[in-house]
Amino acid sequence: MERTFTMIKPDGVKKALVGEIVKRYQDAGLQLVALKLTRLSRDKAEELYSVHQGKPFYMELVDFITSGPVAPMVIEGDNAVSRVRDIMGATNPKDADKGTIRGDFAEEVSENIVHGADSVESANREIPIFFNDDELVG
Ligand code: IDP
Ligand code: MG
Repeated sequence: MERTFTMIKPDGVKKALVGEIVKRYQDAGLQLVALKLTRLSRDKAEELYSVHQGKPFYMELVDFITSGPVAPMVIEGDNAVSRVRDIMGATNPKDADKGTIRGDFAEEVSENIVHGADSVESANREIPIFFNDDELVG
């Protein structure tokens, strides 16, 4: 069993895609361990995206992710990290296959609907930014 972190970004919440995205993960046989609707402080956004500090899109990314409510969640299952990434689709929606979340609902790389941890190590770093241990109930 593996745990991963994924989060519906402000554009996904605004487009009323929370239910659809949770359903896609669950229909794939993945378990929902934690889910909430929240707003990211600038500090937490910078912590989440610390690996991107200094990149040309960093400021835009932090501005965007703090611009409205987000829906962070913890997902569990065999190979959860890579399976969630497959369901999300490619970072740039222009490269994302139809049938993936980004391929179906996103237009631009800067507003691509979902975040997903890229490794177990990243998931273990990202989960505590959003959830206390007693909130992981799955
Ligand atoms: P990921 O979300 O698929 O893991 P990362 O490379 O980790 O992709 O980038 C984090 C986020 O930064 C992306 O989801 C995307 O929203 C944004 N991003 C990545 N590359 C660019 C870019 O070239 N221009 C604008 N935004 C970008
Ligand atoms: Mg990433």
